[in-house]
Formats: sequence, structure tokens, C-alpha cells
Amino acid sequence: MLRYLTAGESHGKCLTAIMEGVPARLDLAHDDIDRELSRRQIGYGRGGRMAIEKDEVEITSGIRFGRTLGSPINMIIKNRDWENWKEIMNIEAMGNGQWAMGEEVTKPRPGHADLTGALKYGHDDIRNILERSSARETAARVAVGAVCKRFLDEFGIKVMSWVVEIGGVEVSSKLKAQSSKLEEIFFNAEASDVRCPDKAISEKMRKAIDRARKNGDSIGGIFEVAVTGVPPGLGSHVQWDRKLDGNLARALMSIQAIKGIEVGMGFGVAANLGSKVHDEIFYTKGQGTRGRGQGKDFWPVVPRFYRETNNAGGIEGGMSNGEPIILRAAMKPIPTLYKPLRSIDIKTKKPFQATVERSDICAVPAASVIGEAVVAFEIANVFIDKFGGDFVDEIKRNYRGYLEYLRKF
Ligand code: EPS
Repeated sequence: MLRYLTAGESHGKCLTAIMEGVPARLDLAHDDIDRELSRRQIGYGRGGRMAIEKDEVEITSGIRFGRTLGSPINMIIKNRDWENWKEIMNIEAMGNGQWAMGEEVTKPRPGHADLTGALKYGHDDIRNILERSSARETAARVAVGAVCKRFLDEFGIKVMSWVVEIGGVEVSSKLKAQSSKLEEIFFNAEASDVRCPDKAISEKMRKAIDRARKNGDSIGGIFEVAVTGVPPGLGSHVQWDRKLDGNLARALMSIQAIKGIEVGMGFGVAANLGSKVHDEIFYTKGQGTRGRGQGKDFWPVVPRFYRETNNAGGIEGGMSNGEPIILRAAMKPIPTLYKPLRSIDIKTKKPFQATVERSDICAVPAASVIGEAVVAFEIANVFIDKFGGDFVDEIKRNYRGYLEYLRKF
């Protein structure tokens, strides 16, 4: 079983992630993780904070001479901004009965964890909630996802993402992941600072972000995550907590500000007839992979049951069916606004209109990279669950055996 925990406050000293269950003898370099961390930081619409941070991982355990040991991997990402917050985020008691040097936050933002967190944990300083509910935490999850991606790469499994909508500006349905050109869509999205595969739409999205900024508002959107090179049979139909779609949806929903998830055709299934929804099954005996080409060491030897369509998004009965996995997540506009929304001060119980100093306008491009990370974790987890093994070559041996069995099925 693969598992992880993260720790760290947004303006605390650092973020930490401990991963357990990563197989031994996986090549893993510092750069594999830093590359993903910097992808998360790119994105039109971020606020001033990203100019301060330049995320880099420090690995303190689990790796020796560039290879995993099979022991827990501990990763640290420093918060550069902590230098400016040392007093406010002091670990030690202040000694004068004060909590936070008279800088308590008492004005909860609508849409944020602020008020409910304060009520739940008994805090009269909302900072004690917002520091941890902040999406800064996702840097640690991206580090975890980067390790999982490195592992999946050994098996030709690729996790990609792109943005399909920002504030109502949408790519054409041809570009959405129903199509077979996933690698190409991803390549184009990587070149866009809103992670949108279409240049003209990218420009419209940037304009929508600019408009929101000018109006003191924030703006949400939708991103897609696609996984290619996945064998059939990951996850299971036999128990609720082993269903792959359920676990993927939970993982994506756990990203800050995500309010909706779709798999494949998603909500579209409700309006269509069964004959238009279900993907018919075909069989090819040869080595043809219909141009998918992923998993070059593995796939070409497998005759395939395949579908011409992929409305199921690669998952049927809670199991991967061998088609690319396609997921979509909707992100709400960030709740920290320059435009004041009505709320009540928890100390004075009086209405107030919020003023803020610094905020992101749009973080959908960053969320799409985070989506890749949490999806990579779930896929790596079910992959290890199915193919077992404590070191990478052992898992490869098991995987080859499974593919051989599929070839004869
Ligand atoms: C965040 C508020 C902003 C974001 C932050 C998430 O930070 P600050 O309050 O320091 O301006 O920049 O995101 C990150 C720091 C990050 O690394 O993504 C929030 O309230 O969720």
C-alpha cells in the first residue's frame, strides 16, 4: 500500500510530505520533483506570493545514490515567505499571554474554511485555520505526485492535464479529452500559461482573468486529467472503497476549491440514451494499438479488446478498462476577493466588508497540475496493489506476466 501525509502551514517554515510504500530501486532525482513543483507555480492569474516562492524539494530520507530504498521518503519544501512571517508564525509561546502579537484574524471570508474551522477547532484567531487550509499545501502533494509519476513512467503510464474552461471561456468540444490526440493536447497546453491547448482560447481566458482582476473579483474553471497506458483491471468492482473512479474522485475533490468531478462523459450521461453512452467493444488480434503507442516496453505485445469511443472515461465497474482514463474537475473562484462580500466579525459580531492585501485571481492552471499529482498517486497505488512487489524489477516481472496472460485471453 502506498500512502502519504503532508504537514505545514502556508506561512510556516516549510511543507513536509512523508511517503511510505514506494518500491525500492526506482531511479529518482531531485529534478524529477522540482520540475513538477515549478509547473505548479506557473500560471497566469496568480498573486504576489508566487513571485516570492521558488519551490524546491529537499529529500531527507528514503533515497540513496539516486535510487529509492523502499523506506519512507521524507520531502521538505521551504516557504521562502516564512522569513517575513517568523513572528506571526512563532512556534514558541509568546510569554506575555498573547497569541499573535495583536494580529488576530477575526474576519471570516465567505467560501473559505475560516468560519467553520474556527467554530470547529475553538480558535478565536482565524489564522490558525487559514494557514493550513491554504492551497499552499498542494506543493507537498505535487512532490508526492512527482514520485508516483516517476514510478508510473517505468510502466509507460503517463498522467497529463489541461484547462478546458476559465470563467465560462471554453475550448471546443473537439479539444476535450474524448478525442484520441491526448499527447498533442497536452503538448499544446504545456506551452500555454493558462494551460489551455488552444492559443486563441488561451488569449480569451487571459482576458477573462484580467477582467476579474480589474473588478476586484476572482474566477474559476475546469481542468481535465488524462491517464494513458493504463492496463485493464486496476481497482475493483467487489467493494466500495476499491472502486477506482470513487478513489480518483475523492482525490480530486480533496484539492482546495474543487466543487465537482466528472468521469468520461460525466454529467452528459444523464441526458443521453444508453445506446449513445456505452462504448461498444471490439477486438484486434495483432499488435495494433491504434496509434496509442504509450508504454512502449509493454503494450505492443498485447492484443486488445478496445472501444471506438471512450464515454466511460476508461473506467467501468470501478475498474480501468484499458482505455485512457479521463477526469474533469471544476474549481470555484478563489474566496479571497478584493471586492468585499458581506460577513460577520467573530469578535465584535458586527458586519464588515473585507479588505485584502494579496490574492490570486485564478489558480485553475495550478490546480490542473495538482490534479495530475493526486491522480498519479491513486494510479500508482492501485498498480502496486495489483502487481505487488517490493522493488521495481519485481513489479515489472509481475506486470509482464499479467500482460502475457492478457495476450492469451
Ligand atoms: C492562498 C493564498 C495565497 C496563495 C496561496 C494560497 O497566498 P498568500 O496568502 O501568501 O498571498 O498564493 O498559494 C500558495 C502560496 C501556493 O504555493 O500555491 C490561500 O489562501 O489558499
